[in-house]
Amino acid sequence: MIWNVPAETMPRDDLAALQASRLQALVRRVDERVPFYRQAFERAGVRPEQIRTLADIRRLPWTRKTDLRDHYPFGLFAVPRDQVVRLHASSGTTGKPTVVGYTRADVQMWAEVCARCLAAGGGRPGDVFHNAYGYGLFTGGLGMHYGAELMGMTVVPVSGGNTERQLLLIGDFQPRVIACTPSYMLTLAEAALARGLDPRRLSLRFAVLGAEPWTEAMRRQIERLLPVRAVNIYGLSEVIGPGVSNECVEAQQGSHVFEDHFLVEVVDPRSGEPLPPGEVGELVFTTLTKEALPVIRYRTGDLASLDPSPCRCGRTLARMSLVVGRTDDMLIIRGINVFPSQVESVVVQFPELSPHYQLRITRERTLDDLEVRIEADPSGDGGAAADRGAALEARVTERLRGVVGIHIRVRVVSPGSLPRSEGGKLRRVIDERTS
Ligand code: DLL
Repeated sequence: MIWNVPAETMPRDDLAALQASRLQALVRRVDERVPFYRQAFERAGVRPEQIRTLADIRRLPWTRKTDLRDHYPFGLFAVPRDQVVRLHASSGTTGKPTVVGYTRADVQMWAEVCARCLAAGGGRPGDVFHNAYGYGLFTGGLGMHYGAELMGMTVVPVSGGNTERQLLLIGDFQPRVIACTPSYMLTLAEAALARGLDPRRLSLRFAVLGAEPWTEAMRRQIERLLPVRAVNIYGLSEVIGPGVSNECVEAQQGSHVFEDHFLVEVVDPRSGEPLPPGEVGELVFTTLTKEALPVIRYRTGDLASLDPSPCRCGRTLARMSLVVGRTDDMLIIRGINVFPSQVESVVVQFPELSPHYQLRITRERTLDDLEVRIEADPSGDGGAAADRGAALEARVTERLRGVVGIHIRVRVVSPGSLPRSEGGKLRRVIDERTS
C-alpha cells in the first residue's frame, strides 16, 4: 500500500514546484538562524533571494560531517534548544559523536516517512511488527517505532541482540513484518536452523532491511532462507535517520526517495558536478522541511545512482540504487559506523602499544566481526608476561567499546609483525567479508 498517496504519486512537475518553494524558504530560514550557513553563503557569494529554482541549488555550498563535528553538540541547530524534543547521535570520525536534534514537528515528519517505508515494504495497519533495530541514541529503533505506531501496527520494540529471545518472540507473537540489518536477518535465520526450527515456517512475510550496505546476492539468500520479501531502507542521522528512502515490494528495484522532504542529488565525488540518472556518484541531500537541524547539500559519502523513471507501484518518487560503496574509509559493522581513525585515537593513548595496527573484518557465518591487531611497543618488555598482554588487551577493548560503541576483539602482536607501507597506501583495513 501507499501510505501518503498525494505525496508519493505527485506528478513530477508539481513535485519540483513544491521542492523549489520549500528550498527558498529553507535557505532564508538557515541564513537567518544559523551563523554557520550565513557565513558559508557569504563565502560562496550567494544571497538567499538568489535561490529561486531548483537548478539554483548548485550555487549553494556543501555541508559535511566535519561541519557537524566542528559545531558539536548543538551549534548547527536552527531553533532554540528548548524546542528540541529529541536528540540522537551517530559515530563521528574522532570519537565525538555527531549529534542530531528534532522538534516536535520533526518527530512527526519522521514518523510519517517511516510509515511510508513500512507501507512500501509490505506493512499494513494491524500487522504485528518486530522491530529489531537498536533503540537508544541510534536512530533506527525509535525512528521505525514511531512510524509503525503512526500506521497502527502492533509494535514489538525488541531492539537488537539476544537472538534467542528474538526467536522466541517471533514464534509467540507471530509478526508479519520485521525490520533489522540484513546481516542480522541472516543471523536470525541461521539461529533458527541451528535450533532445529525451519525458518521458512516463521510468520514473517516482509523484511525492511538497511543501516548497512548489502547486495542483491544477500537479498536472494534472505528470500531463500525465509518466507519474506526483503526490501531496502536507507537513511542517515544527519538527514533524519531511517526514512530517507525505501524500496517498494512491487518492484524491489531501487528505493523511492521521499523527495517532498529530502532533495537528492548525485554528484561526482571529486568535482562535485551533477551526474545524469543511472550513473553512480555520491548522494547529497538537502532537508526541505526539517526544523531543528536542517542540512543544505549534505555530502553523505554514500555511492549510488538515481532512477527518476516511473515505477510500477505508482509512486512517482525517484529511486536510488543499493549503496555500492563509500567515498571515505567509514566501515559499517553490524549497522554501526566505525572509522579507523577512532581506533587510532584509542591506540595512541596506550604507551605499551605502537601506532602500528590493522583492522580485520570477517563475517563469521552471517555476523560481521572486527578484530584489531596492534603491535606492542618495542621499547617495552615485549609483552613478556602473557597475562599482562591479556590484561592490556582487555583494557584496550574496554576503551574501544567506549569510543566506538561496539565490541572489537583486540590482539596485541609482537613488534614488527604487521605490514608496513611500501611507498603506496598502507592497507590498514582488511575486509574479508565476501558479500
Ligand atoms: O543507519 C539510519 C538507518 C537506520 C537507516 C535503520 C536504515 C535503517 P547512521 O547510523 O547515521 O544512520 O548511518 C548512516 O549508514 O550514510 C550509509 O553509509 C549507511 N546506510 C544506512 N542505510 C543503508 C542502506 C542509519 N540501506 C550510514 N544501505 C549511511 C547501505 C546504508 N548503507
